[in-house]
Amino acid sequence: MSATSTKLSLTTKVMIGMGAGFVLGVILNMLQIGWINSNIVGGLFGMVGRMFVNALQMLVVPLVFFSLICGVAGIGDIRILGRVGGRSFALYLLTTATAIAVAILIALIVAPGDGFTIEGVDTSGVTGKEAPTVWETFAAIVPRNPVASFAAGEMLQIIFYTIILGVAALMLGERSTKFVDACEYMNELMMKVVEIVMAFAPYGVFCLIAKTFTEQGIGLFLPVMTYVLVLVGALLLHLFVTLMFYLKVFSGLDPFIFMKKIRPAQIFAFSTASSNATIPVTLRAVTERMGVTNSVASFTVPFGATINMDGTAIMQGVATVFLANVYGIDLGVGGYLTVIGMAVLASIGTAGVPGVGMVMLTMVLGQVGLPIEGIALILGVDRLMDMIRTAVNITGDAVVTAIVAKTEGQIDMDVYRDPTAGVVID
Ligand code: DAS
Repeated sequence: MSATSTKLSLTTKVMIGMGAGFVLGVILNMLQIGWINSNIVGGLFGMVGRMFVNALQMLVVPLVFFSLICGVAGIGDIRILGRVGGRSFALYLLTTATAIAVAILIALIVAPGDGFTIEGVDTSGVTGKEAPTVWETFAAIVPRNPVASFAAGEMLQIIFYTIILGVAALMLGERSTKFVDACEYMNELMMKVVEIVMAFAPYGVFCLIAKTFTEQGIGLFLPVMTYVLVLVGALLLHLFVTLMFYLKVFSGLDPFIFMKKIRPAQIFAFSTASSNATIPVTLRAVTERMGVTNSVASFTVPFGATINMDGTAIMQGVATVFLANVYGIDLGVGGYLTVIGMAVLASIGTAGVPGVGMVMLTMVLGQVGLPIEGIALILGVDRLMDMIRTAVNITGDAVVTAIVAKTEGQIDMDVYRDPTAGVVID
């Protein structure tokens, strides 16, 4: 066998890391060996897992900045930039609204939470977060202090400021050549840093998964099993049916090729439960494996990681129906339309980081008058649910990226069809 064929692909190693982490986690959760669970798992595995997620997040701001400057300079024409921005924004809203509407419909039919008794469940200590108004959300996009926004990793503000900078560079024409060349070099440099970080992926993913399942086990799922089954069902329906339907209808691209090529990014999103941390992998998956130009991907991927959260919206829809049933409250059509509007708005204003869905859920529940403390019932299973919905979130980002690229003629179809194209984590 040739050297390359005996060398396991990085994706395979990451999958092995995930599997080993899951098995070890479930065993340690059952054995409950105090010293091991606290020092080895909580200590060592927790440290390695946190370092890996930090390393991914460390890449995001410089990578988004340099790739977006190159992307804007590469598009060259401000009108195309406007079309890419407008189309991706409209498609992100469409996929998120579809996601939550279908999720609520499924949940209303299955009715999770009916007959659920909450006696003895400690629901104290869950506090809500005020929902921003539409105007506040959009006003906040313009950064008062770009340096502070870069330092804080505020993605919407970073994207806005970088686009303005890129457009200004376009307006300076030839005089921007050196600046754009430097950004192109920095973008390539950042992609090399991505490769270095990816080399540690199998170990980082193993530790993240082992820690999650050592702490959670699988017993937590039994009391809220109907909620978990309806949520996972709605997530998988959106992933394999709704998103693939939109991909085929709006771009004509082959969904089977797409799902194979986006898999590395889905694995990272699942392992890290962070759309933002997965940006470097999503970017490489759509450019090097699918042939999307950096001009489109450098905008639509970080933009989507920030404002587009189909999986999260699905969770909010199912959780709202579950809690309305638990507390015996009938929200009515108006109530569910409010939930849909709130979930779409909340997803625009929040970054793709672990657990942000639960924060957004408090906004949605508060808006429709459901007891926010009910979140305590589903908090226990939320880490695993977050991992699955984050994989759905980045898939939605990549689908819209592919649609916009195809409709703008910014995708190399030879690369898209080439099964060996691109080295993301393979
Ligand atoms: N973890 C979030 C993300 O990164 C999703 C969520 O919390 O619902 O997209």
